[in-house]
Amino acid sequence: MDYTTWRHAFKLDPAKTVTDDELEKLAESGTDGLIVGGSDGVTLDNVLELLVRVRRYSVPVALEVSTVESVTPGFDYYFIPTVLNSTQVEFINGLHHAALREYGHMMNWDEVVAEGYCILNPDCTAAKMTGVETVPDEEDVIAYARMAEHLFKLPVFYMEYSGTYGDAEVVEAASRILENTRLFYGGGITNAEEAKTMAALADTVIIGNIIYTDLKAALSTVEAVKSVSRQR
Ligand code: 1GP
Repeated sequence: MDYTTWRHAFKLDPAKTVTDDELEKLAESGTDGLIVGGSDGVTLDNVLELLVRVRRYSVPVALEVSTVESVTPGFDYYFIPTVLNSTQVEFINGLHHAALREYGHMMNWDEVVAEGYCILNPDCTAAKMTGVETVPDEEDVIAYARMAEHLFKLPVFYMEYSGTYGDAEVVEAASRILENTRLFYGGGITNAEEAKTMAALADTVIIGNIIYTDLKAALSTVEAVKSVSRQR
């Protein structure tokens, strides 16, 4: 299933543990895709281990690349974040440049999807790693959304609230801007109601942490997201 039709995705952190039984429930939950990715402790070994395990199922799998060293063939997609509100050039286009110098000649561009990240929780690991110093307000987010949609024509704008539940008004402001660029929402979803709220605003809703603390609640978000459509 093409990632442009994904409504719901689980994000699996290779540095965290899931049992085979839990993984089967996630993969066969009806979710549209699994994203393998994390900010911290991602290695080639733990990415490969998870890849082998998720490949038992037919669900599409994307690797969200956080370190070049952990990239390996075998995924359906490679999601490449560029952090639009980072203060450090390496996270905007520096690592990308280094990777393309080395591997650009052998990349399959049909599998590569650039994500324009807007990090909205300054306390999350991704914010600290990438030098996000201030929380973008609504006007900032609108400007970043326009940057993604019109200036850089990125396929995805990712509102990353990792670890905290987002402000629906701010997500809605971005949603109004984005037409061709798909809106990914991720952060702090712990139940079906929260998932539905963001599913009305975003194209794709991403569920992370709750997988590791309350699997039942995580699984309940699949049906919830699919029961609503993004409002236009
Ligand atoms: C993290 O956006 C995802 O990159 C999901 O966030 O872990 O808070 O669900 P949570």
